[in-house]
Order: sequence, then structure tokens, then C-alpha cells
Amino acid sequence: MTETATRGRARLADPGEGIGLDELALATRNHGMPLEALRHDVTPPGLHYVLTHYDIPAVDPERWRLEVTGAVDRPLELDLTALTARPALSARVTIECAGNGRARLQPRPVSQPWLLEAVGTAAWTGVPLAAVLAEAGITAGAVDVVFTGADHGVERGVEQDYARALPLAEALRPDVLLAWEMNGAALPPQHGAPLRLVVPGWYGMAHVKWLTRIEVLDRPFEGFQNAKAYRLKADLDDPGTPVDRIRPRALMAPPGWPDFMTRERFLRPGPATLSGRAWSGRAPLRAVEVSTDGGATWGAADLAAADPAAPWAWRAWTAPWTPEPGRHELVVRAVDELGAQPLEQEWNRQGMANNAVQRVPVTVLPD
Ligand SMILES: Nc1nc2c(c(=O)[nH]1)N[C@H]1C(S)=C(S)[C@@H](COP(=O)(O)O)O[C@H]1N2
Ligand SMILES: [Mo]
Repeated sequence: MTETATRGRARLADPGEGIGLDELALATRNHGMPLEALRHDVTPPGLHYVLTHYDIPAVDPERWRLEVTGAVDRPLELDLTALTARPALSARVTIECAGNGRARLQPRPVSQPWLLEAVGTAAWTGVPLAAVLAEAGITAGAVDVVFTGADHGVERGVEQDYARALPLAEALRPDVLLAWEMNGAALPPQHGAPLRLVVPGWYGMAHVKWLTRIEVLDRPFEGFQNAKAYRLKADLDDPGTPVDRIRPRALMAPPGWPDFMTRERFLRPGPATLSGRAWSGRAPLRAVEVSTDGGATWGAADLAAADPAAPWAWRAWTAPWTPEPGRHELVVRAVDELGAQPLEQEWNRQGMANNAVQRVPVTVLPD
């Protein structure tokens, strides 16, 4: 990694400062999942959110190789034919960006300004990473496994290939995949073609796209995306703690119809069914609760049973609602075995892992 002359530190927006053109440029490249797509159990093609730090690389699948190196007995170099010839698994997994919810923090960390849409669920097909690591033979004393992508850029003055490490125990989980298919088709360029890592339960940054290199380390990885970025910290000098597993969240497919500009929702009176999805990567979900009065009172939603074949995929929920004409604020929260989503978000310097509840103002029209 080399230092190059660009803005070296992450900035906080000044009080009252709106979203700037640099944030708008990020927001147009990195699109969210439109919340109406919560009606689909598997996010339809093109609607899954996308987050890419640098450029989407054009990787030639013929010339592409995966290197497995470092603290291993037998370094490997695999091409796509060799990988895809292995026994494959498919898993339906919900992935959420750790920056989801950042744009509502006050003061606002200047970065990709997500509201709530940085999430999606896909069926990923590939081989277990553990099988490939076993073939390479991990040496005693290994602690971290580093995954490097083909994309290159500069971030806060540090030039780098995108690289993230997992602790060895996580990398050896049987459900961590090296995936070449998304929803039964070859990975699209924006989602990591020809090969990406899928780490069920972890926030998005761990799921390294355009994977070219796996390196087993006998010491902790000190790279930018682990040591500097993706940390929960109070200020610039705080080393912070690593962001890892997804906190609980429930989202609602906004009911009724939207105003084009404000996205405000309108509904006719009479019986309606509120619906959405809920997930957690850190603990099993217990319940989803819905409030139709801005959080004053709560009722249990009907939460679909966990699918034993897809323990890391979101679950559907529904709640009946028969509103009277007038303005209402709908709120939904997921509760997992470690607790409920917060009503107000705890602030952190990088705007990470913000799982404050979604609030949906709705106007129910007169009869
Ligand atoms: N090589 C590489 N992998 C990457 C990234 C990246 O910029 N480069 N972004 C990460 C982040 S922050 C997220 S949230 C997810 C997004 O995955 P998706 O675009 O397939 O939804 O990819 C992760 N993997
Ligand atoms: Mo992300």
C-alpha cells in the first residue's frame, strides 16, 4: 500500500450541510434495493443493492485465476473450470451493507449516503471455501485469511486492492462459499464476476467480489479495510471495534402508493395488510413488532417460520391494519435473541451498523 495525495480523512458534514455532489455521484453508482422489492423472497435480477468502492473491473474469465497462498502446505492456482467442476452448494443469503442507514445520522459521516435500501437476498452457488482451504492445507499458527479483489483504488489517501480478512474460524465455517452464480445465472459484473466470497450473517464488506487471491496469514491482517475502515468508533483517534455480523432489522414494503417527489405514502381506508422482511446475522430472530401510532403502542406481526434450508435469509412478516382516514406513522422493529432494534440510533464516526427502526408516514384518504 502506498500513500497518494488525496483527501486523507473521512469527513463529517457540517451542521445543516446537504448531500454534496461527491455523495450524489456515489449514490448513483451504488444503488439500493427499491423497498417494494421486499415483496419478493429472492430479490429479482437488477434490484439487489450494489456497493463498489472503486471501479467494477472487467475480468476476463478465461485468463482469471484464483491463487491460494500464504501459510498453506500446498499453494494452489485454480481456474474457473477447475473450480466449477467441484461439488457445488446453493444458499439463499441476505446481505446488507454496513453503511445502511448512514444518511440519517447527525452529524452525517460523508460517504455513500444510504437510507434503508442497502440490502438484498440472492441464491448463491459455489463451493465451500473450507474445502479449498483443506486442499491447500492450512499450517499450524494460521490466524486470519485475507481475500483480495481485482479492483484497485485509493481511499483516504491509501492506494490499495480491495482486501478484507476473516478470522480463521469464520473462514472455515462450512457455509462460507466461493460463489460463481447468483440466482441460477453467472455472476453479473457488478456482483463480482467471475467469483465472489459469501459469508452468511456478516455485513456486506466481508463478501469480497472479483476474488483473485486468498492468503492465509500467521498474524492478524492490518490492511485498510479491516484496520481503518469498518470499525465502530467514537472519533478519529479511537481504534474502535470491528464491524462483523448483521444486527437485527425489519423493513416494510411501503403500503399504498407514493408521491413522485416526496415518496410520501397514500392509502384508501379499509382493511390492509402490512408486509415486509426481517433478518439478523448475529442471533436467531424472535419476533417482528409493528406500531401504527409512531411507536406509542406495538403489536406482534405474523413472522414466517425459519426455513431450515436458509438460516441466513430474511423472513417474511405480515400484519393486518384497518386504518381510519388521517395521518399515521408506521414503525416496524425486529427482535432477535440479543434484543430489539433501537428506536434512536447510537452514533458512530463511520456511520456503521445503524439499525434504527424504519418509520413510514402514511396519509389515509377520506372515505
Ligand atoms: N472486491 C470488492 N468486494 C467488495 C466490495 C468492493 O468494493 N470491492 N464492496 C463490499 C461491500 S462494502 C458490500 S456492501 C458488498 C456489496 O455486494 P453487492 O454489490 O453484490 O450487493 O460487496 C463487498 N465486496
Ligand atoms: Mo458495504
